[in-house]
Amino acid sequence: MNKYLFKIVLIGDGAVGKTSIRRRYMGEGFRSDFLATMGADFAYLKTEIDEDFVDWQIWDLAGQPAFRNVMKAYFKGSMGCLAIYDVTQPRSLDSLDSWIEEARLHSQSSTEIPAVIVGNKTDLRAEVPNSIKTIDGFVKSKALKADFIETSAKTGENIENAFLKLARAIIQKRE
Ligand code: G3D
Ligand code: MG
Repeated sequence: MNKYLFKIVLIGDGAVGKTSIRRRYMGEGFRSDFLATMGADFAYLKTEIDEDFVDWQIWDLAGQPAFRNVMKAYFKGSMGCLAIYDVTQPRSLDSLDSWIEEARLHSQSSTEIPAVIVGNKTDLRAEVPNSIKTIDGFVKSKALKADFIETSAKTGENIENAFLKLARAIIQKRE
């Protein structure tokens, strides 16, 4: 068994469900500290994934980042991100563009950080406005090495799988 510590960041527009996804994944077993100066939440959780110990440090922005230096600190040393949009708000998918650019700019990693694109709030969607094809096109046009998954923080659908995908992507990159 290996032991990993992953600092990851949650990115995406306000109200897409970043905090809800984090809370749903973490259940009761986490510690959380609000870093008021940064407008960010920092939470910590121990898990086991694929027979490895994975300790998560999950960073969650509160509100909209006002300052560049906040973004810099937020992304510094991050090893992966969940890029979250709301499937009922196509505009929040368009925004992922600039969010991913921020991550690229500030992560100070020489290579791209692994990302999983998360379409949240599937419970609210009657039909499929953003087909997998659309996401595929988005990912390819940005030359991203990103996986894609749809979730509902409300029902819990795929929440664990989103983190699982990200953990595997991070581990794969290290190897
Ligand atoms: P944010 O952290 O990205 O800003 P939040 O988003 O987690 O605060 O969620 C914003 C609102 O969306 C919240 O509603 C929350 O309950 C709701 N929400 C988050 N995920 C889902 C989901 O999967 N399904 C549904 N139906 N709602 C979701 P309120 O009303 O509390 O502001
Ligand atoms: Mg939030």
